[in-house]
Amino acid sequence: MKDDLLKIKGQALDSIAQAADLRALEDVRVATFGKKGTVTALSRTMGSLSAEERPAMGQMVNEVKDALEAAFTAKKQGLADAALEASLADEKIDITLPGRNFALGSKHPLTTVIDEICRIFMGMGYEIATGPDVETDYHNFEALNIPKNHPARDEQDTFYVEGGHVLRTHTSPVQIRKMSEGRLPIAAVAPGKVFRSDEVDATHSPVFHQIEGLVVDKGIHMGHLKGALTVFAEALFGEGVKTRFRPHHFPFTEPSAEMDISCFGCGQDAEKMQDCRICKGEGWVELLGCGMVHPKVLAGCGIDPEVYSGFAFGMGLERIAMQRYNIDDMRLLFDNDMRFLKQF
Ligand code: 2NM
Repeated sequence: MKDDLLKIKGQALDSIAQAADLRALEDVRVATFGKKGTVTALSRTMGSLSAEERPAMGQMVNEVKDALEAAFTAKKQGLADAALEASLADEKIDITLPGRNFALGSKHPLTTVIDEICRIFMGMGYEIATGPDVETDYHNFEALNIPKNHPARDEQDTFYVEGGHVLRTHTSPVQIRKMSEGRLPIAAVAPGKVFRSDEVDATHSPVFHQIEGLVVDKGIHMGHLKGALTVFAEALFGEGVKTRFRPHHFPFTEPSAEMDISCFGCGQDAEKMQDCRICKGEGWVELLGCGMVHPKVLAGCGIDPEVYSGFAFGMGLERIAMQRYNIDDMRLLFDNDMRFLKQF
């Protein structure tokens, strides 16, 4: 039995020495000390020894167990150290490699125009007002003196939504809501999306953007309108730009006008004007519509038109962005083609 024990010890030590990794070592441990292991099996035969033989044999078995345990522990540490060495060498990080670049986006040209116009008006003390895209018939039409059967309500032009609501066809309902709050005076601009049932082409889109402005106070008159909008035009297009006002008609203002600015393409130079792509030889480009808020509109919002008056204006933003960035097709503003957008 003693020979068996020494043989088992020798074989186990060999196997431990040869174990190439922690898994193989664990297999050796199970084959030695596990339920069916060689040392375990030998320990079981101790019962067949005589009372005299048993103590000495027991001590030898324990010594072999201790020696093997120590060999396992040492080998296990050795393998763990080697594994760590290997992974340190393998996973070495080259901190001298250049970093990956972030792709920084840029502002959409429409956003740039909206931000710039809002800044100009904020500088003149206007606040920014917003409202819902889906509007009531009352806010989008009725309160703006656009009665039932008015051509502007035509289904051809307006997106009607379930429940008698509409997709707002201008941002004017924002001004109606503002005036109805009952806090005066008011100086506000409302930028945002508007919707009209147009076919898509180079100059039309069913979704486009507008900014409208409103000033209401005691004693506001056409001179304030002309002054404010001329200052605005100079801030947006540069000092020296000229403005002119032509009579027009809107249901919600009286009197109403359209404001043109001197052409920034040709500068009204007689020679260049001939074939100017921007003003088509006119020397002037239309910028916005405006007027004195109609007394019926003020009264409908609970403002006494005998005491208060106001001016309002509105402009499309796509055309301004297209002129500024020399874009000849409105669809480019909505296609989200990265090759186009990256230029800004
Ligand atoms: C325009 C032109 C003229 C306008 C009027 C109002 C309101 F609500 F105060 F009556 N908001 N916007 C207005 C006036 C809009 O856009 C071409």
